[in-house]
Amino acid sequence: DRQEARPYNRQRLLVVANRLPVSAVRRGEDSWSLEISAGGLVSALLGVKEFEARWIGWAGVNVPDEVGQKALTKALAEKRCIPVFLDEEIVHQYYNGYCNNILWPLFHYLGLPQEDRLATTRSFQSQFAAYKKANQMFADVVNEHYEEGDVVWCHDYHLMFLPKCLKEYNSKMKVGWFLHTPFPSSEIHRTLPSRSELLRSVLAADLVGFHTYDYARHFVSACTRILGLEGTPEGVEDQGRLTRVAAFPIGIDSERFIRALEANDVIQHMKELKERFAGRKVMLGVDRLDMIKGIPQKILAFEKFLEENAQWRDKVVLLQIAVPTRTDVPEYQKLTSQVHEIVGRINGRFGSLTSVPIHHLDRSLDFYALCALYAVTDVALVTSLRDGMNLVSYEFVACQEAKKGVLILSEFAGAAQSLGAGAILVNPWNITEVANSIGQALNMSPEEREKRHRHNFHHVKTHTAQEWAETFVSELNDTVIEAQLRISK
Ligand code: ADQ
Repeated sequence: DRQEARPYNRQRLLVVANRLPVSAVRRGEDSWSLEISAGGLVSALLGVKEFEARWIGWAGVNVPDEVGQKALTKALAEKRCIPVFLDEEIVHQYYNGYCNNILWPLFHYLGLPQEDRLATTRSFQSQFAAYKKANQMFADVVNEHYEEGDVVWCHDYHLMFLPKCLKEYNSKMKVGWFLHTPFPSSEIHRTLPSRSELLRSVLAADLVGFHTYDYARHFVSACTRILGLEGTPEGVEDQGRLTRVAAFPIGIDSERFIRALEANDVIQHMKELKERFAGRKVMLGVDRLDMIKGIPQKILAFEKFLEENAQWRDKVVLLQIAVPTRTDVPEYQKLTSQVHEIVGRINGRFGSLTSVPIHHLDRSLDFYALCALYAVTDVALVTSLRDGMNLVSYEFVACQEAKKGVLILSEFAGAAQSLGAGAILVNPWNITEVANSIGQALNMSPEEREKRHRHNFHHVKTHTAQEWAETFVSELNDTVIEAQLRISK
């Protein structure tokens, strides 16, 4: 039994991610107020009782002065968080530049920005230099706080250079790296000027994890084709040293959503929503406002549906909640205006004096309001052009025990592999297909809705975020033990 064989008790887990799970607001020279943001990763790790988790990351604010840095470090320590201080220039080059303008679009098959196609362009080189510098700064902080026996879990495309920096400090450190986005086909990855250096740095980790087998396979192919290394069923081998590569599909804290539906706040919100949209079917989209989420495609498909199904025009409403992110990146500003323009046009075309077909909100909703919305929805629309997993689809399913609504899900979301049997899968680029799926969902019989929901609900309840985190970390421990055994043989 793995559980019993484990030779430690409450092992320390250092979770390293670009952003700490807190938002920090400066109240005075040496005072800060902090709020924990309950994202997926936070609730995943809060549920893990077996490890004592510490967070290492950037607090999302520029703190140029020592007094402020000291005060923030102290305040964060109470939340088990350790800050990495990045100045504005680094954030601009590393975070807005290399991470969000180069790696993010590339990993989602949107290609490299035109002006950066050549490795020789100054912006590419300086952004990559800043990326490496930022990763080294994360490594310095990890190294300072590392104690023998700790497990270090690095997260996401922001920190691909980190495993190498950490192993340079201490080759015995247990290092895992998990990617939350897709890993693209090796043919896409090979267009990246720094392709080899990044792969090699990731390979310094003991365990490399992805949401799906496809992403893991793409990564292994990139290592074999670009670096000429050997791919094995276990991972990637380089001169006798194995980096284990595997799929660890994430989940959500489903009980948190299910429980929330009994809270008075949620019940009150649900009552208001039902009154507001009485007599109409509710369709819902919840996304970060990002090009990968396929929001324009979704809205255009809804327009096509209304165009072809006049009988539904005043009987269905689409609520699109899109929280703005990365507002400093010009591409994201363009997307916001594009979405506003399409919504305005469609509402002008199909709206009346008293109602409009699309309600589009550019903001984030609090947890209770979000749960209420999920629960009153008849059809959820997830049309990501690419998406590592997509947790919105999981959250929707968790809140649908009473209603048994329909999930329309992009086949390009990692979630299509787990919720595909219960959802209607679509190619979001095919507007006609998505429009038809809206009709299919709205007309679906209660028996079929029940059958599809059962499948998905079971999956969401049994594949939780907590289990995901536990599996990754215990696999990391096992991988290191196996490697030591191999060496001592
Ligand atoms: P994201 O791209 O952010 O995550 P997703 O997995 O859907 O995508 O998670 C979004 C989270 O933000 C959900 O918990 C959702 O409730 C919340 N959210 C989104 N819009 C909101 C709004 N308007 N108001 C309130 N909350 C909102 C990345 C990858 C995904 C991968 C996750 C986890 O891009 O593919 O599934 O990490 O690994």
